[in-house]
Amino acid sequence: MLGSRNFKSILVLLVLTSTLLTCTSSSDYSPLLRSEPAADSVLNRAPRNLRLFYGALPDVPKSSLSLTGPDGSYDLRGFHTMGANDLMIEITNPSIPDGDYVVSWTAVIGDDPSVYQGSFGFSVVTNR
Ligand SMILES: [Cu+2]
Repeated sequence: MLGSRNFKSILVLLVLTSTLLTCTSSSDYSPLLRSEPAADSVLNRAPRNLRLFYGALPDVPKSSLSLTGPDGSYDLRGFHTMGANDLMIEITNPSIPDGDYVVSWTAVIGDDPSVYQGSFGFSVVTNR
């Protein structure tokens, strides 16, 4: 049987845990505004590039993009910004297969030193 002291410390733990969970879920803010391909889009041809748009100019050396899909991780090259608050990269193999893809990004945006990260999916269905 639990003593009342133990019970109190469990209660404190529960309150702390739920506070932490609340704090975590309130930081769902993402600086990503839109992307090409768009999140959750279904494309009828394979994209050549990934381009992500943010609220301010990303710091390219402190940012990164990756692409995973049916064959695992895909090679990307030429990571840069077009100067339009964007990050852009070329998909090295222009004939990626049909399937579901996930773009994962890490970005430092404008004067904000925070490192933001997120991911979104898109699908390619060419019937080729
Ligand atoms: Cu470009």
